[in-house]
Amino acid sequence: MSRNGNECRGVELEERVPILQPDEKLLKRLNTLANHFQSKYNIQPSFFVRVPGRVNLIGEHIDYCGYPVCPMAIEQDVLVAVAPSKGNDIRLTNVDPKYIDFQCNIENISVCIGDTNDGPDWYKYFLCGVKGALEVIPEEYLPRGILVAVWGNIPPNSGLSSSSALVSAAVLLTVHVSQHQLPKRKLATISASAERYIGTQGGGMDQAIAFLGKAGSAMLIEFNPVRGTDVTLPETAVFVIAHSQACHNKASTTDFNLRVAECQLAAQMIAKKRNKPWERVQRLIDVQESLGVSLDEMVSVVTTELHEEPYTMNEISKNLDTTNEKLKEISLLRSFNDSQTFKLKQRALHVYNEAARVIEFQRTSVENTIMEEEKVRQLGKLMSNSHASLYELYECSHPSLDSLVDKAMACGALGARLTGAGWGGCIVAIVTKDKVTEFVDALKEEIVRCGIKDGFKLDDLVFPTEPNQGAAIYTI
Ligand code: ADP
Ligand code: NG1
Ligand code: MG
Repeated sequence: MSRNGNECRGVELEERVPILQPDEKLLKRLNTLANHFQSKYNIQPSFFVRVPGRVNLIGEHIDYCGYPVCPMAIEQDVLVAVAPSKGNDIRLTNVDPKYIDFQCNIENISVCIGDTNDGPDWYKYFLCGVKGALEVIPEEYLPRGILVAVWGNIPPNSGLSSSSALVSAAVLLTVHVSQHQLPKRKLATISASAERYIGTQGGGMDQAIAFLGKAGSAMLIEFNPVRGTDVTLPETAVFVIAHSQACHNKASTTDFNLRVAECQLAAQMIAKKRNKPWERVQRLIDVQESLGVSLDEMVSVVTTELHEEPYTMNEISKNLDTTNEKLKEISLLRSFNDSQTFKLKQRALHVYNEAARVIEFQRTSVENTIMEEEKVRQLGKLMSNSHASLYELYECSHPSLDSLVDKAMACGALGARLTGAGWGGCIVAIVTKDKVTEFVDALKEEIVRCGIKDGFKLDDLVFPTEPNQGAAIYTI
């Protein structure tokens, strides 16, 4: 079993990605995409895949620590038209002209990540998915050339998981074009590993909900092995997404991986202090399991064992009885220089408290004895506490996100928090059904008052959302 998270067992009996006929609304979009495909390649696509984005309701920055999270798939998606070709090339085109066409030999895929301010070129996310799929497809099924046209409407670099929709779509279509069959959970696991080729060491939440998402319910996603349990949300609750107009590409900085590294080091330092074999500990859940204590008790352990001041690499190495060089060999520290410091206590406190909030969120959602209105209030409180922790302890918010959370609360939300990795992007707010229209109008008014940046449209900045179905394959 991998220490990294997402193996799945008993796959033979498992649910597969459905092959569906599109409804009228989707058919219209697929026809536009098919026309673009035809204009580039002079043939019709053989099939389409649709993979949704997601909004994470609660459980931020804890998937890579091994803890359950609670996202739902959203309406916005990545659509891809596909046809096999006789050549050996993957050819990519995008309906959105800002994403340039690309072509390469399928036997020579290079994701090679360079440092750019805007993050990797779009097609590299796609290539990650193809590469990940090719690694698991048996030799006799391996595809030859593939012609592809992409069209997505998930706001990119905004915490709604446009990257994973694209990577997961590439995995799914490569497997399908090969006439190979894999269950949803396996595809989710492959996609999570594949996306790490882009450079970010994510935990697998985005790819899991992309495949396991269901219309009508959010989902508790657990890891190792990856699995999902429906979370029925209160009937009177509506979740509204709002964009802060600050974008952040996760692969363009080391912020995300630094948090992953800090969590790993915090886990190892606690293990060492409690006389456990720290080399075997990768995630904060591992050290909790090895100590055999509750999440609340882990909060006390962190408070006792770790200090507030940022740790230097030298201090960590000394405490672990190792050297910086050895530590770099076996951890995620390779990309950091020796002067990097690490806030171990703050990050670990966020993770254990956030993991407890996820359990509380799920428990409250399905609880029958609480009045509906009170339920929504309690869920809202958990979401607001999550944001406060992400702001203060995890330091992954952004002034525009904080001010949008404040605006949402002032407009009547019962709770609001940043969603996704942060450092920009979107918030998700919870409101009661009877107040949604009023809330959306008031928040839009506030946003207009503060100014809309170039490239954003008011109607795309605030929108209610509901749980959507996960990935599917379409023919028309
Ligand atoms: P997110 O929070 O949306 O997942 P990331 O920082 O992880 O943001 O990565 C988003 C990247 O995914 C974009 O910068 C772009 O390269 C790629 N991407 C997203 N949507 C599309 C699309 N519709 N077409 C092509 N590439 C896309
Ligand atoms: P975003 O940045 O929203 O795509 C990332 C990670 C998730 C999770 C969240 C924080 C990837 C692909 N996604 O999501 O696994 O760690 O941040 O909760 O790395
Ligand atoms: Mg992403």
